[in-house]
Amino acid sequence: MNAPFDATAVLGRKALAHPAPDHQVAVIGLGYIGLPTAALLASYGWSVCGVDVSQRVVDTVNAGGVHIEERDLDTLVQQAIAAQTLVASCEVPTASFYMIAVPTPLGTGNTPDISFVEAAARAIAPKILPGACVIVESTSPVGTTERVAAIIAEARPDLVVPRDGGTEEADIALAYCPERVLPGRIVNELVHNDRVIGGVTPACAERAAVLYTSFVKGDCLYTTARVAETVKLVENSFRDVNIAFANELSMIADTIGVDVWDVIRLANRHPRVNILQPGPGVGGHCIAVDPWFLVAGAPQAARLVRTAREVNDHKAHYTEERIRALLSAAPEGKVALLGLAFKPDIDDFRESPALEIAEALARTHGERILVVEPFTEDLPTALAGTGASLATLDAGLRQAEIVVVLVDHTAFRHLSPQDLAGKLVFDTRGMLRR
Ligand code: SAJ
Repeated sequence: MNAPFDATAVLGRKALAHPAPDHQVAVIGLGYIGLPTAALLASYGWSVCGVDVSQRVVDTVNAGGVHIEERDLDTLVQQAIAAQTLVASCEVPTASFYMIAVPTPLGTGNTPDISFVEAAARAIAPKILPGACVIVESTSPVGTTERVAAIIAEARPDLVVPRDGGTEEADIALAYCPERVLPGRIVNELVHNDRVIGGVTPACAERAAVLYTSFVKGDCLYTTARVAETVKLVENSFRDVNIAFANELSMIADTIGVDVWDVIRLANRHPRVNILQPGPGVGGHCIAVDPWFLVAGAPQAARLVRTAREVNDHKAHYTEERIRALLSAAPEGKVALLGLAFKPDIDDFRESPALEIAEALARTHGERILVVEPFTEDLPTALAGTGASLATLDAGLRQAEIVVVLVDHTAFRHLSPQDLAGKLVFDTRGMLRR
């Protein structure tokens, strides 16, 4: 850690009657972001309590284990637990920093569901002491940090809670600091990426910065909570729109009969063109979800963002239909679907278009579906009982007449034209071209 923080100095207050315990961080939510952040903070000298509603997760972490697959995470957690700088609990402790890293799923009608963030705020409220700082990291619709402030203010009338644009001296600090790490590179990017720190007031941003500057080697950039909330949604919408362009191109190319991979490769030789790669759709808990939060905030204005979401969702249905056409072309044959994860070399199947496609096909063609997915030992529950089966790459290739690349896992990249000779091949990722 850089230096022990002085909450009084940062908040510009006189001495606090009951200062929150120094150096203690409570990370609420031990998922893909919370657990790596908790373990990393512990490795930087903070005393960290990771809080989760799942007793199973708490027990696993306290035993030095991890419940998610992420590069370097197991060692980090093991070391922090052994050093007793990290402990997990179902109870929220009193701490100097509270970091909320809980899920914010899509509710009905593609509207954001922030009930887990609200529940975290309610759990923190009774424990919080003057001088403490609450940071929201969960991807959230604009205005969520203010909602957290309102919840704490209601539960704790004894505290002066900061308000957007407020000038009064507050008892606690509140900030929004979006995570922006790439699954598969989380631990590295937590340290090296630039961070946007959005304070409800400037003093709040300064206070939150005490935590981030202790471990972030990138730049820490200060702004308001509302801007920071918007920045996060914009980043992922930018990527979604650009992937939608690539996916739409792939469908245009199919229609007019040109090779999309050639088109993109050659167009990208223009100095100001950088087209992303088409695939079977967009997955993961971020890019396929967050743009809807932006749309929900400005439904009339967010036309391109909404259309991009629709194009990327449609790409999965389009891919499914193309595979169905192959199944009709080889009516006795089996199809080997290569990959289920939402992107290469990851065991994460959340919002995965590959899984969605496999599930739809399995419902109608059960026994003809062979799934090849090196990142799982069991057939996902979505496919259980459909007649579809999990196969190794060798077995899948031996048995299938049709081969579809849904995910370009490294384990598939050695495939050569000879391995696929005589088969109907559909490569949604352009993997076999590389
Ligand atoms: N994809 C394509 N074509 C491409 C690139 C990606 O089809 O050219 C697909 C992937 O296969 C996958 C989906 O998009 O299905 C999303 O993958 P990704 O690697 O683009 O992003 P995520 O979801 O793993 O992580 C994103 C990152 N955001 C941006 O790059 C703007 C990450 O930095 C965020 O922290 C993360 O979302 C998040 O948590 O919000």
